[in-house]
Amino acid sequence: MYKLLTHNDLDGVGCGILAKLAFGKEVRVRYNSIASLNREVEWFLDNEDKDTLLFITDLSVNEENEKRLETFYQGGGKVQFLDHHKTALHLNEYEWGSVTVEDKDGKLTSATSLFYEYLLEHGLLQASDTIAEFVELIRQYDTWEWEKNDNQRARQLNALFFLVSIEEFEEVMLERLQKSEFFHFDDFEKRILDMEDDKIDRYIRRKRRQLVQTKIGDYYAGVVHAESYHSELGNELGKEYPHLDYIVILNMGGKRAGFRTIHNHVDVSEVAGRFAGGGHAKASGCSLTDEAYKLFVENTFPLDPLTEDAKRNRYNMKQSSFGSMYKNRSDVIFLLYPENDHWVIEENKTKIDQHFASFEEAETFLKRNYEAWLVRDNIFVSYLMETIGSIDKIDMS
Ligand SMILES: [Mn+2]
Repeated sequence: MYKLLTHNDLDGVGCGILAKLAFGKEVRVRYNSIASLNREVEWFLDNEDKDTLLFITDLSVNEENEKRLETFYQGGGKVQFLDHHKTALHLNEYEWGSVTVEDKDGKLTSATSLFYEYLLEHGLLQASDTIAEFVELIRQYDTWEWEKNDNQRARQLNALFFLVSIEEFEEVMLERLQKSEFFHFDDFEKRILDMEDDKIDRYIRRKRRQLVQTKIGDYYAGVVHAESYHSELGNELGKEYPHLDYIVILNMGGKRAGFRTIHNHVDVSEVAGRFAGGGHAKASGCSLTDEAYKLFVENTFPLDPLTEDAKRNRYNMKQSSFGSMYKNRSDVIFLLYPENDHWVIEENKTKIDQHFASFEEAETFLKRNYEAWLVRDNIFVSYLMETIGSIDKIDMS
């Protein structure tokens, strides 16, 4: 017999599906949250079932279970731990532990990709193109590589996972992986995925107008309240406001904060670590401790949201050599333009002291310090008319 304890996200359930493909009725699979895994491991160890091979994938065990698993293994119990989180690397010291963050070609791994390799190596599963593609989609989703590769199928597989129950997802995927020659979505799935995409777009548009900016330590953060679509939201808000180091997504019902960044200079697992949370460099989370509540909820509640840059301009464009015009909430006008080999900022027609190596650097400075936005063409054009008007007057005198 086999038993698999795994995570209840797409990567964890991917392992469950592979286990059922490999072992059929011989395996029992339990999907766990981070918190419930240790209880399940304890329960298994209390029963001392030495005939069952226990797999643990995509989640890590606490110190006590680590010791108990070792004792169980030394006493003839069968355990295989497979994970890809660097926070679990210390478990590699055990014979039953196998933690791989990157494969031999330097590609990031996921629990599903590691478990697939394991099953193939031990002759427990027959390789197939369909399964390999399914595994790769999950790997790309779980490691965020889909973003870089713009792999929409990976994103959609995860969206589908959240639209149906785990049981339904398992059932549909098991059948598809056994019977199809390639991995695909059926017509019904395509339709609901399209509807879901539209819904996410509308949701994100609304949330873009609710984001407030705050400085925490050395970093500038954007804070928004949202119950759903955290990955999509973190990603889109990060791209819309690249001057922010990271995005904080507050889920008040769940009393949690999620952290997302699109930048390489920030590791949000460290940010979450400050509040006893954790996760990956690009995505992490923590519970709303008193300190986190004060910083992210209480202090930011009175703030006004950022205003988005004008999107449909033809004249007031970013990076223009004629200058790009910004404004802030106190109606201060900023003009950003190149001069010699750098970029300068005029604040109400007076040049500020600093200059900048690139347009992006100047804009980041402007947005971090003044929360200014690119104004619409009509404001830009009337400003130019006014300026030209006053030059004419000077000429005539
Ligand atoms: Mn994973």
